[in-house]
Amino acid sequence: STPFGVDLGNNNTVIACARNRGIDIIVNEVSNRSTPSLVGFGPRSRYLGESAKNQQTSNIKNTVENLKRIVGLPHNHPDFKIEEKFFTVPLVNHKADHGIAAKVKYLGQNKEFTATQLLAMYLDKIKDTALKETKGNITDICLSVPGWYTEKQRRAAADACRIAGLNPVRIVNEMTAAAVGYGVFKAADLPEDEYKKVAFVDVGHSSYQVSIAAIKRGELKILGAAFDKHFGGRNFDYAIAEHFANEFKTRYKIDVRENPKAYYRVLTAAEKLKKVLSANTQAPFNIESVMNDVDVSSSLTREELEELVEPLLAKLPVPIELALKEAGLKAEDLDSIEVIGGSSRIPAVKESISKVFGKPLSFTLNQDEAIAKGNAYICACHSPTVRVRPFKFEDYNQYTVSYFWDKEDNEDEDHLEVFPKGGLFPSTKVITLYRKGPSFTVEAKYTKPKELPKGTEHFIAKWTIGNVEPSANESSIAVKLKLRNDPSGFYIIESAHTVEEQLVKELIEPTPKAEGGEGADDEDEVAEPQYKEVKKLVKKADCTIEVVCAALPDAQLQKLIEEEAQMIMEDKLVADTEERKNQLEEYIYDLRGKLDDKYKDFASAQEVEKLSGLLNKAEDWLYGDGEDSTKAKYIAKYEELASIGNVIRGRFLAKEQEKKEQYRQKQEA
Ligand code: ATP
Ligand code: K
Ligand code: MG
Repeated sequence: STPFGVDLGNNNTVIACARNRGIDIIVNEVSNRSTPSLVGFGPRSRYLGESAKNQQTSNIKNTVENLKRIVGLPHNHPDFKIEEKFFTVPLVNHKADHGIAAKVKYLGQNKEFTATQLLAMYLDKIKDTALKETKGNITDICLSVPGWYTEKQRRAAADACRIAGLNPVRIVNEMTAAAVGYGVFKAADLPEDEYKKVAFVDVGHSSYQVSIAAIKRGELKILGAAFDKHFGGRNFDYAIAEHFANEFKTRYKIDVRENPKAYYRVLTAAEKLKKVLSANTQAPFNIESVMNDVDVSSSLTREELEELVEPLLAKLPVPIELALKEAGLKAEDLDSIEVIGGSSRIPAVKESISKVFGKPLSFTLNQDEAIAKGNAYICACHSPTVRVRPFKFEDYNQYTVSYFWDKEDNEDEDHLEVFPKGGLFPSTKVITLYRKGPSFTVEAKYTKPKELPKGTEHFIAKWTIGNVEPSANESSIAVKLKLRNDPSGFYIIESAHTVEEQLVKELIEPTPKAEGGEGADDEDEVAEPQYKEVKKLVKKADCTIEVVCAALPDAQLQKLIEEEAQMIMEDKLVADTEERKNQLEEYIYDLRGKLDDKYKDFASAQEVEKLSGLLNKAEDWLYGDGEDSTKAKYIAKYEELASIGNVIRGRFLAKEQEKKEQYRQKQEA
């Protein structure tokens, strides 16, 4: 499989593949280097990515944005209320999985799709783009997620990959992917023997993240990471939209907030204006017939914008200070501050960040593509077939996790804090529990509520460990559990087995003879090896492990895979039908033109009359009854015309061939 890296942005997604001994950004069907992160629904098919964007204005009620904001969130999560405002479709509580679902009209019916399903639809489209562009085989994916994602959100993202027919080789923190990209692609500038301290800052569309890394050639560790998960370009857009909504209320006596489509158009214009103000000090704001046939016209200066977003800018120092504190560093210890993300193009954002660090910022990374490239590189590292320069990286564990067990009579503890906040991962810890058997349970939980985003469930996973059989005459047995914070950040029990004491033979190391002297040479006699018997813990048996975690149970996953495949088939049928219809239309015009021109001498008057009649009839049908027909009917019509057209074409081609032959003979003569 071609290594595939995806930076799922809330606004737009960038994809990269490892190929031709490098990492390439993959362009989409309209040659864009990023794709709108949108899923739309229509009466006959879905609209994914660019096509969703194209008809978003006319279909806001069925176009879903902010995919990554609702994935893995329970419906009763406090973020629900915040996110709801950013959606133009109604969000509902999905009865079966208690997550958030979007309510849309699809194929003429009301439908509810879970956030995981919606993300899967989008990833499927992204996969398709990569497949077409690389003509490759795309199954393995490294997908990045915000560093504040919890286990549940990461599991949901991984499930979405699987529903889309992708194998999530690794879920990576966005900032870590960018840092790895920096470490790999800037390797020549990095010291070999000491760590450079680099801050990575990403100001995106919906969130703002800061990570501090220690990097040297071939290696990095993340020392601290902090976030504002409600800060990004979309907050700026809303601030601008609200400003104009107020202005239009007094100036034009219209309230665009009452009309979702009007408000959406104001928001879109606000984003455009915001971008213009990044390069200019003043920008116009015009929308024709925004509502009630009113044209609105206004403008904003950069200074006015900065005043509007003052409360937002005031939030910028918090994550920087926190990340530095976690890393145990001061701003002056940093060698470089690397900034990425679309909203870091806003001059006031740049200035504020630079001020907090008290240093100039650096833009050596591609602001839009660094994360995707890092992901593709990481995916390549996991590939058995693609060879890349090895790069070792360790990430920062964001939330403290403990493992709990049911205490037995003689035990003092019922849990252990295994993965504290600030530890590096991937990481493994082996613990031993003495158990009576035949089975027992272990549970992983977040144990420091203060570190967690509000509303996060503490439960992570629960395992039932079976095949625990004490040896004869013993009341309990030692069970060794391999606990792991795995490369994707998941908290797992990787393996479990029982151990028992056994007498084993052990080699007695011969006591070394006195060093040196010529005597060392004349050791002609090798001593017989000597053994002693010692008591040792040796593996008795593997335990069975059953787990309940936030990942979708197999049966449900399978069902969703099938549903997605079905929707793909429907989309494909609609696309094929459209293609056949266009082909028929083109053929009618093409053949009619040629009958008048190239084919004139190759068809009898009678034939021309008959064929012209058929072409006219087919055209009438196409714009009448056949406007909305089936793939089979378009093909049949095409073939009916082609059966006559091809006879004439055959005569024409035979004559052309004859002319060519004559010309060649003349040349040779
Ligand atoms: P997130 O990282 O939050 O999931 P994302 O990765 O999709 O979202 P980016 O692509 O980093 O976000 O940035 C998109 C945001 O950047 C949008 O809000 C967009 O309006 C804003 N943006 C892009 N260019 C400019 C510019 N020149 N001036 C101001 N803002 C800009
Ligand atoms: K992006
Ligand atoms: Mg981003």
